[in-house]
Amino acid sequence: MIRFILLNFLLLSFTSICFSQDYYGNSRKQWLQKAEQYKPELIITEKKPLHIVNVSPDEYAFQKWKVTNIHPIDTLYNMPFRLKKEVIIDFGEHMTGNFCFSVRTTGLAADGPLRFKLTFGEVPSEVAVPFDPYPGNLSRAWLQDEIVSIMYVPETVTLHRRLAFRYVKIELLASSPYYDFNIYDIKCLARTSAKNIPEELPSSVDPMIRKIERVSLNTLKECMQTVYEDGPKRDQRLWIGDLYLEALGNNYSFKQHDLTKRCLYLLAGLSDKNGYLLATVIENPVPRAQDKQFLYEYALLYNASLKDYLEATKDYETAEDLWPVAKKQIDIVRTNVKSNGLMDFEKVNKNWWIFFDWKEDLYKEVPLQGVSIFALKESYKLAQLLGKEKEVADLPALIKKMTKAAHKNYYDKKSGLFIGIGNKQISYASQIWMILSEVATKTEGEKALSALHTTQNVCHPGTPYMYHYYIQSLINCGMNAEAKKALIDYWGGMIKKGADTFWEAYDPNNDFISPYYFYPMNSYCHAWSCTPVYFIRKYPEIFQK
Ligand code: RAM
Repeated sequence: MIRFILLNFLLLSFTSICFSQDYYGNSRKQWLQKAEQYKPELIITEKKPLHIVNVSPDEYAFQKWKVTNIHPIDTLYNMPFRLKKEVIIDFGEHMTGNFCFSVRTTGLAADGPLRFKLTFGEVPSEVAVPFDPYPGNLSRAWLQDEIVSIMYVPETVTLHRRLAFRYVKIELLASSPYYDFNIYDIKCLARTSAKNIPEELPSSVDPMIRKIERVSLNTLKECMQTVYEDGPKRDQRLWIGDLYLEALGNNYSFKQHDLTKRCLYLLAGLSDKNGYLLATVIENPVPRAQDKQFLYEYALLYNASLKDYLEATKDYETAEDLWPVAKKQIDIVRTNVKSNGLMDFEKVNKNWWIFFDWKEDLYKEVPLQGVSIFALKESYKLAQLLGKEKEVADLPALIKKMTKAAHKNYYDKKSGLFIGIGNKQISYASQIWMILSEVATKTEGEKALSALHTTQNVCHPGTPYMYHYYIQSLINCGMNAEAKKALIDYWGGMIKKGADTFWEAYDPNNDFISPYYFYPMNSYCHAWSCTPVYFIRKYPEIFQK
């Protein structure tokens, strides 16, 4: 009996050692060192505000707030502020950095402290609508309002918190009746790691395309910090899906490939012990991944990013170093595909976050199949580039089987659309991912994308993230004129509404959509909407003609 218990005990300890073993063992440490080594320098530029503005209600303005310049900024610097109490200033462009300002008395000695409330906005509504009572579902502290007490005047204050903004509302909360003061020398120490200057587009290019390209470059530049952030206001962190698109944009503009390399290493070094990637990494106070954040397609898109990185740089050393990570991610598909070649949607849905878009009602069965095939193809291309096809020799047959199964089960010949089994919803996402995975032939793809315009109750994209893949699928189907028009309508639509950086969520028909139940919480400078620069420069024959 004692022997039996002992045996069982040994067996149990053995299994728990096995389970707690780290899939990547010692490599992790080196990967994190490499990530540190490639951390970019931040370039700091001093930016000054331009105007005092009025933000007033307007039916026709974006989110119903209109901005009017009322005075040059110097007026503020000479104005006694005690009775003025509130002012909104405009820097004229989006910035990411630290905000500084000074106060001085206008004559009489300061006999008491001052207290201000500062509210920062990427868009006008953030400095106009009250944040409380807060209805959102993310931390209220993301919203950029700060209280500052100044105990002695004169004083220069630099806010510790890094902010992302164009507009600042300054409100006086407390002051002494015995002296007056000015606020002056307002500035932002703006930061970015984007240092290269991409060449200009030829002047013959359509003015709207040029504007769109400039705003996408701006968006990317602001998100390029010590990682590719998703948004410098929120969440200020690296997400694989955002990295994938930012790296595409970077390859065609700033070409700062070391930042991509750093991010790929960081994600590898902070992956889960089981070898799967966690979707997001937070740099401070020490780099760490968000626990249990397993996002299905993001883990797979890492492989596509690594392949793109290798193609752009020919840096075989890094790609080989990280190949074990890519190879392991393929298991995510292998372990979730059914014997009939279809992904086990229920199972994946239970164990992973399947994202695709911020769109609550989106049914994800078909896009899941599509992105899985797409990722297998990208992974196999990576293996080929590295001469490692033998290590993934099962992929060509698996891809074929999954493609066939998808076509057989999801293609509705009558309507020309791809539709799931568990739900008959017709979505952009389904058509897009059947095209990007090449389940649909070019002709079928063209038919499906065209049919979306004449079909009732279609589930539309909710974000520029999904819209990126829409543009790509139009291009892949040879629908060049449609791709150009869609890009101009969608991203140009944001510009017409005042965007100087592109937004996280955009619905041309609803200015107030928010995945977080409070539109001021949205990020209005968001990585995944920077990709027009990639399209415009990669396909000059479509976008520059
Ligand atoms: C948003 C992030 C990021 C995205 C994830 C899925 O909250 O801002 O852009 O990748 O969701």
